[in-house]
Amino acid sequence: MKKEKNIKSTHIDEHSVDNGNKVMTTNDGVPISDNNNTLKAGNRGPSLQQDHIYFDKLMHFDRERIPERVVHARGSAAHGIFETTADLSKYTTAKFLKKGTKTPVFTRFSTVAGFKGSTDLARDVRGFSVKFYTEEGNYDLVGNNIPVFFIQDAMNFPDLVHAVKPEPNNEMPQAASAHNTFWDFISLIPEAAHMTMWVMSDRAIPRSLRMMEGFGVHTFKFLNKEGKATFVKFHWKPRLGVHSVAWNEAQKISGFDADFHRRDLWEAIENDDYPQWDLGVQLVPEEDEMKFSFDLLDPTKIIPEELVPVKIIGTMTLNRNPENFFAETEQAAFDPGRLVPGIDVTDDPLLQGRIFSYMDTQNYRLGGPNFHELPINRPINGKHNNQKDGFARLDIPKGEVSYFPNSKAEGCPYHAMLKGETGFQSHQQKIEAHKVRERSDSFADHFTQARLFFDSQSPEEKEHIISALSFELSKVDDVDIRRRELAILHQIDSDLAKKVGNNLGLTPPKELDKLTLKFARQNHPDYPIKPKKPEIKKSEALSMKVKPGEGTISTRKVAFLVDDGVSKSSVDKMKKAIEREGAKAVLIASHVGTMKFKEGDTEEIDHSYLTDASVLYDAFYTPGGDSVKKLADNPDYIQFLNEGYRHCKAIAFAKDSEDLIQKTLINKDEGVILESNNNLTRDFINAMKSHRIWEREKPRKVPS
Ligand code: HDE
Repeated sequence: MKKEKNIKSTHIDEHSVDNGNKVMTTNDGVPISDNNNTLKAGNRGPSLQQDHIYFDKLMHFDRERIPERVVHARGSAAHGIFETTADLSKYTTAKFLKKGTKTPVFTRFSTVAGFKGSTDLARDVRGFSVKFYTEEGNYDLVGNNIPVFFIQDAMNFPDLVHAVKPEPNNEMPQAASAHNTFWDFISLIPEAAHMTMWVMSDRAIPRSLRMMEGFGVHTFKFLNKEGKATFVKFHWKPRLGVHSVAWNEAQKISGFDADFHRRDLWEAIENDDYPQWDLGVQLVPEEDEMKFSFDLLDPTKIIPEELVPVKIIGTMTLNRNPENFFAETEQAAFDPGRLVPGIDVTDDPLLQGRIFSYMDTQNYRLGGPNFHELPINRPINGKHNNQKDGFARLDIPKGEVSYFPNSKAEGCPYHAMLKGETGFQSHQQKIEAHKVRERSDSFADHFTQARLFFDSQSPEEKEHIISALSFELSKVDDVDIRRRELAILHQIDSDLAKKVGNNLGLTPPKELDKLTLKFARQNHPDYPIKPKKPEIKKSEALSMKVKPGEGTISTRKVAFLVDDGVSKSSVDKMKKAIEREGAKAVLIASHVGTMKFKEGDTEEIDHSYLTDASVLYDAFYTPGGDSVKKLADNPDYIQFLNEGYRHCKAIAFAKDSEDLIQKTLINKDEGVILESNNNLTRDFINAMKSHRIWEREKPRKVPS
C-alpha cells in the first residue's frame, strides 16, 4: 500500500498549537500560577467575585458545545490525497481532474439518524463526504454509501428526518429506523421503495468504513471548455472490497464497542494501512438524457453499470488522522454547492434543495458567516472578495476598499473574466417552463429498480433483507402500518412480501393501501402509471456477494485464542502466514498481563475473554499446546467460538482440538479449518478471503 503522507496542509498546521514546554496562560496569555484553587477570602472562606482567572476558564467551558448536525451528527474523518489517473479534458475543465494532479482531501463518514454520541453500527445509510482542496477552490462531493435516496423532492426532507429520528414525545429509539413513525412515513410514500431495499440490505451495516462504496447519488454535470455538458454519476470503490457484518453481530458490537468504525479507521491510519478508494464516473452525453427507462434527474434511480460502465478516474488515499476532533471533524462544513469550474449541478429537485440547506445549517451551527475561515474549511488558494465583518471574523482584510467596482483598489479583487480566465460558469441550459409545484410523471415508477436490486442479490443477501424487514416491522406496533408496507413489498416481489408477512403473521395485500395511493396521487394524479420497460432485470454490480472485492485479508483482525501453556511455534506459524497477507493477530487469553508459552517464553497480553468479544474480530484461530485442555473448560472461550461460528466467520484449529470442538456448537464446513484435515494456514487465509460463510446460516444451531 502507498505510504505517501498528505501533500499540502490545508492551513491547519499553521493553526496547530503545541503546549510542550509552555507555561499555562489565560486566554489573554497571562501566566497562571495556580490552576487548582479559586480565589477565596481565607482558605475556608467564600470565593471572590474578582477571580477573573476562574471566570475566564468557566466562561469558555460553559460554551464548549455547538449544535450537532441535524442529520449525520455522528461521524469520523481523515485527511488524504486524491490523484487523478485519467484524462478527462474532453468532458471537464476542472483542474483537479487533470491527469496526474494530486489534491489534498478531507473525508468524513457518518451515520444519519443517530445523535453525535450514538453507536457506529446502527442500521443506517452512511454519509461519505469528501472535500477536495483544489487550486480553484474547494469542491465537496457530499455523498452516501447507498446510491439512491428515500425521497425525490427537497420539500419532504424535514419530514423524512423527523420520521426516522427518535420520536418527539419520548425521544426513543436512538439511532434506529425500527419504529412506528419511520415506517408510517415510508409506507405512505412509494418513492422510498428502492432506497428501503438498500437500507434493509447488509449495505446498512458495513464491516468497516474502509469497506464500503460511496456514491454522489444525484446526477451531476461535467462542463468542458466549449461549455458542453456531460451527465455524470460518481462512485467510490473501496480497494478492500465491500463487506458487511451480520445484523445480530451489529447489535452486539454496538454494546461492546460503540466506536467500532471510528476506531477501525483511526487505527488503520495510525498503522499506516491507508484506506484507499478508486473514484469512478458514469458518463452520459447530454443528448442521451431521455434515452433511459428512468429519469436521470430522479435521485431514487441508479444507472445500472451494465448500461453505462463505471470509468475509474483516480484514487483517494486517507493517510492522516485529524489532530483535533472538534477543530477538524466537527467544524468541517460540507456543502454540495461548493462546486469548481467544470462541475455543475443538474435540475434534480433534491439536489437543488440541498444547495440551500448546507450553507444555512453551517451558518447556524458554526455561529455565523465566517465558517469558511476556520482552518478546516479554508480553500488552499485563498479567498478574495469584499465580504466583511460578522461573528468571529478571522481574516484581517487590508485597506479602505470593500466594494466592487472600485477604482481605489484598481478594481481588485477582479472578475475572472476580466483577465481572460473563465471562473465558475453555470451550464447555459435552455429553460422554457411554467412555474409550477409539481412532480414529473417520469419520476412515478417506484418499483422497477427496487425489484432490480432485490433480484440482483444472492440467496443469502435476500434472506438478510427479509430478516431485516421482519425485524424492523416487528418493532412497529401499528398493524395498519405493517400491512401498508407489506403491500409495497408485494409490488416489488410477492415472495419477499409473503416471507416478511409470515414473520408478522399477516397476508400481504395485493393492492397498495388506499392511504399510500392517496399520497402518491398528490404528486401523480393518474398514479399508478405504467412504467417503461426496463433495460435489464439483473445487475451483478448490486450484489456484495457477486462482487468479492479484492479477495484480500489485509488489515483483518484475527483473534488467537490462547492461554498459559500455548505452543509458541503453533502461534508463530499462523501469525507469520496471516501477517504476510496484511492481517493482524491479536492474542486473547483468560487473563491480561504475562502469559507463559509451553516452550517457556512469555508474552504480555492486552486482551482477555472478559474485556473483548467475538464480534470485534474477523476470524479465530486456536493454536495447539497445553492451553487447549484449559480452554475446553472455559465457557467464555466456547462463547467466543460459538458466536464467531454464528456470524459465519472463518475458524481454524491446530491439531488435537477434536474434543474441544465437541464442546462447541460448531458443525464442520468449508469455513472450519482443521490442521489435521487441511493445509492449515493456506485454507484459513482462503476462508477469510471469502469474508463470511453465509451459507452456514441456514442450518443454524447457535441461537441469537
Ligand atoms: Fe444531507 N444534510 N440533505 N444528504 N447530508 C446534511 O448539512 C439535506 C441528502 C449528506 O459529513 C446537513 O452540514 C437536505 C442526500 C451527508 O458533515 C443538512 C437534503 C445525501 C451529510 C443536510 C439532504 C445527503 C449531510 C446536516 C434533501 C446523499 C453530512 C449538517 C434535499 C447524496 C456532511 C450539514 C458531513 C448533512 C440537508 C439529502 C448526504 C441539514 C435538505 C440525498 C453525507 O444541511
